[in-house]
Amino acid sequence: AFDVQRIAQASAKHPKEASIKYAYGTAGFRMKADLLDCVVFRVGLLAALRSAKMDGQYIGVMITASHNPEEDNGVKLVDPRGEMLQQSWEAYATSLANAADDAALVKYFEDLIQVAKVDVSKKPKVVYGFDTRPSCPALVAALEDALGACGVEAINFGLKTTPQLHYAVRCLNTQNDPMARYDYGKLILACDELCMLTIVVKANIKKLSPIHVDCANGVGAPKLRELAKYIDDVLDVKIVNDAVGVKGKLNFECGADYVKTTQSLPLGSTLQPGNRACSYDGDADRIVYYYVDDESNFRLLDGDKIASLAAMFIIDVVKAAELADQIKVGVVQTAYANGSSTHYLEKTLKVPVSCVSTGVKHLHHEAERYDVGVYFEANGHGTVLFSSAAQQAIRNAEERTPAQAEALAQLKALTELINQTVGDAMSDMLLVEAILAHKQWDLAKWDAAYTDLPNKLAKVIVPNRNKFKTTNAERQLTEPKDLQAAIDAEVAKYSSGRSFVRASGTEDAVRVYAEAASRAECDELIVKVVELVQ
Ligand code: 16G
Ligand code: ZN
Repeated sequence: AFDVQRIAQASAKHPKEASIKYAYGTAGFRMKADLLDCVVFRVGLLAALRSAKMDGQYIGVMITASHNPEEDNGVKLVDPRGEMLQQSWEAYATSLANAADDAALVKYFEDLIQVAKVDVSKKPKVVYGFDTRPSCPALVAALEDALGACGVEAINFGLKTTPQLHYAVRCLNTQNDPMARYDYGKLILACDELCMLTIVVKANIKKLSPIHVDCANGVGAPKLRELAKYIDDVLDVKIVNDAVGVKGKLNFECGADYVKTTQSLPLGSTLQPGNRACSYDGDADRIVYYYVDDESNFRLLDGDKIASLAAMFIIDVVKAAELADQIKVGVVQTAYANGSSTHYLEKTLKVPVSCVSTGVKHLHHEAERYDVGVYFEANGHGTVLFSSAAQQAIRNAEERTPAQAEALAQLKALTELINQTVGDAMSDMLLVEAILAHKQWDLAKWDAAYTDLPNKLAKVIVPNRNKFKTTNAERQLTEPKDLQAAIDAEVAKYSSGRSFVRASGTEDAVRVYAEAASRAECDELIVKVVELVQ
């Protein structure tokens, strides 16, 4: 049972900022770090309740603000299977964070035990991690105050990438060693296996040229450095932007989000034509690839390209394993997916493609509907899910020919290599590298599968973004009235034109996306749509 008096006492040290209205959004709570002390404390209380509700299984708490500037921070909860917090609890998080004072907080806490039917006899368990931000230690202390006041059995998992924390939560609840994967034992094994298999098929397999990894001066740098030691037989890694803890460096003009939105090289990169490169974001759950072509043009290989590569490869291996009847591959995208990628997936690879609303939880949920669900946001956040039926089919398949046996071994290796709890830059990188090594492809060869339509993203500040309501996986507006019809009329003037408008879930702004057959048309179209929105 919870001692509410103890909770109230602890809360007194973490008073609410009176003027702020907090909201648990797509990425949890995220804002300027100096406003977060009370929020993190209260998230600790919610984590305790959530764990008790889930029969005392481990709940994860991650303190990070991903690709946001250094002065921001954030906090989010991870459910027992390593997934994002269940949606109905997001509203509880918001209410708890906004309780006016200690008395209101305790009252809401007690009400929540009733409303959510929390079994208070269960001993709550929480595992928490944090990124490299200077504000993390103080926020961790606030979290620990809450966990202490709730009598939680807590594990401090230390400096971690977001996907490492997600994976640890799942492992703890399935009684595996949480460090098993991130000792890299398992990870290396699978990677080796896949690469070794490649060697078996092609005796003359060559190590690819080094991969230059921009770690956004974040937690990915030390974590990748550890990993790189184990895999140098198969992959050479060159880390750039590893100035962890140097003031002002985190995510500054570098990292996956910067590279994707500006479609240009990160600060500190000296890429030559033919070099291979990728960028992680500040908490290493996103990755995008890029290179400079022979004409010195920057070429981006984003989440859509990664999804297409992964789907192409997995479909081939499933076929070679003679499991195509039992294992159907599907791909999940959002409205931001480049039209060319959707066309390639549907028409060339002939895989079903679903489109869902922005935010990992939506993609993850939809991907679970497939035997193998490949999901990626264009921004580079994504992974591949193998259903338990698919994993069973792979395990139980009879090996009839050497080629089929090899394909089965590859599929098994893939299920191990991929972090199936959430998008993971390191694990996704190994997936891509394994496929490229297997195929002996450079980035231009991968890029050649299809050509992205020129596209652009704009941010518009409006008086009230909540007036923008969407339907059809955010691809159409229902409100403000008549705006969608006006957008459609503009879009119709451009070849392969597409544009949509949605309210951001993380910023007080409206986002406008446009794509069209040529750069000039795209640039013109987005200006027109932005004018309509203003
Ligand atoms: C969050 C989401 C990301 C999404 C982005 C959209 C998670 C873990 N992260 O960062 O998937 O692409 O928000 O931001 O779900 P927006 O609503 O501001 O466009
Ligand atoms: Zn991130």
